[in-house]
Amino acid sequence: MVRGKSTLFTKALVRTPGRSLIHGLTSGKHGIPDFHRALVQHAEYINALRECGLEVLVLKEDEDHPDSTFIEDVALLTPPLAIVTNPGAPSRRGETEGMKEILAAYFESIEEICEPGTVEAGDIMMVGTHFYIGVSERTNKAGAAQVIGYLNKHGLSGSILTLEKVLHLKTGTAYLEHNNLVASGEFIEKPEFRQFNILRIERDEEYAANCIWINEKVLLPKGYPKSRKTVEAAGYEVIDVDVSEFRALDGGLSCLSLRF
Ligand code: CIR
Repeated sequence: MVRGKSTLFTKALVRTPGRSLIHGLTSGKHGIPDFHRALVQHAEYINALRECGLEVLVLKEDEDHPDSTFIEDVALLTPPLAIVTNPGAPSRRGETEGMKEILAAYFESIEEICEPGTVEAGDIMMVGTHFYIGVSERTNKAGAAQVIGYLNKHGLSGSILTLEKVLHLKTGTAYLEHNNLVASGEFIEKPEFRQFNILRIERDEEYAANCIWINEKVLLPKGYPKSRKTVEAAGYEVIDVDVSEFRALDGGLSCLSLRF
């Protein structure tokens, strides 16, 4: 569904964290997640998605894959097609198993990234019909080229950005529609983003750059008051969600769902 130029979402796909979550990949900067607290936070996250009007489809935990709750990385969903990725992190490869079958209920066209390409969709940001793809430690140029090929086949476009410091592109930037781009660190001055109205996230609140626009509301991590003010001043209703246990694994709000 499209309102003005913005795609309104109707559904979200999430995966319940498993007990193995505590063994997820991490830079180790933010401690070890508490599994029970993570479960509570995940349930609150689902409530926030519902508050934005989404029907939430909940997949059961996958204990074999500690990072599988970060479901955003295993597929790119666009109105005309879904692309199942090939995660760059070897421990995350098996997370894509079964995704094609799940997505087949909602998408007519499903493509897949294959070797030597690697892609984690946290590196892909949708801006209308254009998709920015960050080449990172997880997403390589061959994978990005495959994504662009699939997008082009369906009348969409893509371009590549090189990331310097962040794990994924959307770790540091988020498009909030209406030409508003939340940006932290390396993205504030990025020449490729010059045309956007930059909503600047201060260095001490960088984690808040991973926020999500859903049907004119913005989900923001709890505890970042300056960022909240910035987003509210741009005219959005903000819903804050505590995702501290997922932050411990370098994951944020966007990583926890696939919106479509
Ligand atoms: C990982 O390192 O892959 C996970 N611990 C966190 C993934 C976060 N996903 C994202 O930023 N899209």
